[in-house]
Amino acid sequence: LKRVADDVQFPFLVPVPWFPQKISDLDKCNHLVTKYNPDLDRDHPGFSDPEYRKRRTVITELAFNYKHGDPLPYVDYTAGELATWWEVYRTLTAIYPSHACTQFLEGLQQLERECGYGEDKIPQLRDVSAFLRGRTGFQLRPVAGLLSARDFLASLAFRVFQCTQYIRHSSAPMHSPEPDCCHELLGHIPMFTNTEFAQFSQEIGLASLGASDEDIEKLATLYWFTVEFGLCEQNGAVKAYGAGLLSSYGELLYSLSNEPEYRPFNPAETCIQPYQDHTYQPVYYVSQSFEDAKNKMRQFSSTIQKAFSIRYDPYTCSLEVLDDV
Ligand code: NLE
Ligand code: FE2
Repeated sequence: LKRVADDVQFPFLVPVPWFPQKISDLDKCNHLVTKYNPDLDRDHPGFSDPEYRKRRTVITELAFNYKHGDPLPYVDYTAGELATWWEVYRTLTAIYPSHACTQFLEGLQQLERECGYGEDKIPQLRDVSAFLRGRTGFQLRPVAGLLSARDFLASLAFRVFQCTQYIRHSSAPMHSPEPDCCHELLGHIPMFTNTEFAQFSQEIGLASLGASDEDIEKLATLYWFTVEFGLCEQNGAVKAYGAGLLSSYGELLYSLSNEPEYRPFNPAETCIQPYQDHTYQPVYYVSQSFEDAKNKMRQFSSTIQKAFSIRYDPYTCSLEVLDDV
């Protein structure tokens, strides 16, 4: 992480951590965090299921071998995997109307109408990626598991979202501590059909490029409490817009019950709040509106000190790095 960006030559006082400068550089952004690995972690619901572990290895391999420009791998899901999807889809869509924010509901409707979303089949990343590109210019990339925050955030700068393709274990459909295709396809993708949300996501990505480890940690924490676990007020009620909530029936109910603590979203405070990634969050941050979250996040990003500024060129999907010193 301490490599200086290959093409950045100006005399920086502190070495700038390496960052991708063109979309194909994302092939180098594949540093995984080994957490909740079904082969290593005894608490993983798939740990004692050799069949599941074998399947995970096969799907993980597809992501490891992927290079920018390849067609997105197609996964032929088994009857068991489809049964898990069916259960997750049915239970979640039953409570979305009362629990999800309107931007999410609109996105999901579009996906159901125009991109083959439904309870009977798991949408393929290839199709979803093509659909999103036509909507907001976002595209997908397969990823083997949980990425380092730096690599994950960097891809957003190029309007690329890294998606896992395996599915959670059938014994725990209502909550998974790690991302899986239910989390990506149901939690995240509907929001990516929204132009404003796409813009917001890319801005977080751009803010992360070349940032210090400390700033990456803060951005990742803010990402966690907004894009993953954010709540917002809408027409006088609190609704979920965070993907980690919208893909977990258990936590979606819990987050909008009387149990958890709510605090107003305030980046300066939120960015240092320790977070829980194994079970439900003890605290959720509520924004006055989705726009409010976006504006505050944007304001925070602009305070990150860097010795250079970055302009994204959408025609070449690459960055122009300008010396500010
Ligand atoms: N808890 C979420 C779910 O069950 O889908 C996944 C969160 C991944 C950060
Ligand atoms: Fe996520």
